[in-house]
Amino acid sequence: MKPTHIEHIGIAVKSLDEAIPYYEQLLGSSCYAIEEVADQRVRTAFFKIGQTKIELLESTSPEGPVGKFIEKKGEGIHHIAFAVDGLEDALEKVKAQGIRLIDEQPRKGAEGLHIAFLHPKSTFGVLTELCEDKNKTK
Ligand code: CMX
Repeated sequence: MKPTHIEHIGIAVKSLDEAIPYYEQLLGSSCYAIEEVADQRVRTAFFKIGQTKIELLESTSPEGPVGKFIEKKGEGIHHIAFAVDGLEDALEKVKAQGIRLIDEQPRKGAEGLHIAFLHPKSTFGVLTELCEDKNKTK
């Protein structure tokens, strides 16, 4: 497996309304999309920085993964996402290395990407996402 780039860095925040102005100033660009991912119980806000995005994550439920994360650790970096070509193959490869998968099969994430998470307990404490944009033009 050889990821092509860091697709995004996910940052857990208590409030998008409060965090967005800070990132707009820091990055010198506007938030270009806000999207709710209902099955993950988050609202997401996106910024572009080169080929990489910053994804702010606001929980819509204290029982969701980001709600639980903030309760336990507070706001901060939540996950890192690597772009790969061939997500199914990549998952098979990491599984064969003994890495624990949260998602055995890719599922739909924000922005129409196909995504799958690797468990932080087998990735040195970093919640890791692999993702593929099947609509990208090569
Ligand atoms: N980074 C590092 N460690 C994390 C973590 C994170 N983001 N989230 C949870 N953990 C750790 C916890 O600290 C805890 O560690 P300890 O046992 O040492 O205390 C352990 O993982 C278990 O955490 P938990 O709070 O009991 O939560 P669960 O086991 O129910 O779930 C996880 C943990 C990672 C499986 C779950 O959060 C998950 O499935 N995450 C993937 C999906 C996700 O995060 N979606 C939100 C973003 C969606 C998007 O980008 O669109």
